[in-house]
Amino acid sequence: MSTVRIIGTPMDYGANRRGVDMGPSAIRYAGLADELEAAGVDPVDTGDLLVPRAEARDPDADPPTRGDAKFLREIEDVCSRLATDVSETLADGAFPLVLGGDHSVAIGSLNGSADDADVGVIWFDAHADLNTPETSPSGNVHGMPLGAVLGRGVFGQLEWAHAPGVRESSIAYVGLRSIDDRERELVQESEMTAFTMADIDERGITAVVEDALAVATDGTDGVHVSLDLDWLDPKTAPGVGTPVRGGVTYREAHAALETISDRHERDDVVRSMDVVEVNPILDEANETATLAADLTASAFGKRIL
Ligand code: 6HN
Ligand code: MN
Ligand code: MN
Ligand code: MN
Repeated sequence: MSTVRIIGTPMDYGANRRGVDMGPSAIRYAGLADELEAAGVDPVDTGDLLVPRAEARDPDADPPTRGDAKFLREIEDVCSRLATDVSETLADGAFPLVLGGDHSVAIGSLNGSADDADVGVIWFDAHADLNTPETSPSGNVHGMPLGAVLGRGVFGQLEWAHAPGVRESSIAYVGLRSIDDRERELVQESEMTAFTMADIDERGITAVVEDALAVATDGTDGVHVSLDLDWLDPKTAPGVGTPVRGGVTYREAHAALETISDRHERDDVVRSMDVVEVNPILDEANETATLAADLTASAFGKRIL
């Protein structure tokens, strides 16, 4: 039985809405470990990474905005430690499952996962998350994790952010529907593969995820799956900071993660995963965290029969 190491990362520095730091607890309370056990894996919870509270920041210290990225120093501190935990988990032969936190935690997960490997990425998200401090309209780093790992803009000089083991051509978006104007050009000019909601409408979720798997496995040592809960329609996943209408349904989301786990069972292709952007403050009775736990179990092989 494979060991899944749960690494909580209660960080909300990258988001514009507070509360996403409670995501790891909410997903645990929703029964993640039991669900994973039922799916046939051995979950080991390592607890949460220490994330200093924003309120405890010394008001006389340098302002938290560096360039045009808010809390970049704090995010560097957390993501550097997360990267170490993720790469150590892989070295121990276990599977790192990172619970966010806002999507900036993926900078840490990907730097850890690609520390010593070429890693493909499947990005389930309404958003492209390809901004840099130079292009971001908000300054929120949760809109920049892919820009960071690809070393775009100022991130090219930041070793903790840039992950050379992640190549543009090995990244596939699934479910895009909210892209900033500048970001649209960046996606179109890039070598990434972008499957939008329109592709899912046209071709169906299973065919799209199979193509995304083909992109992310081609010439890589394994795949990182990044699941932003705002990928789903807000009617199904209300507890997120940046909801966008027109997302995937409950069934489509399950089918997507089941497609990933079917492939994983055949070829052992998935090496790391993060589940991010669950915001219990904005949620209805922990519905979104419960969904997050459920979808994660589907990714690890949970089935109806
Ligand atoms: N997320 N593109 C917008 C920005 O501020 O850069 C939204 C980013 C949302 C990020 O949901 O992980
Ligand atoms: Mn995101
Ligand atoms: Mn998003
Ligand atoms: Mn790096």
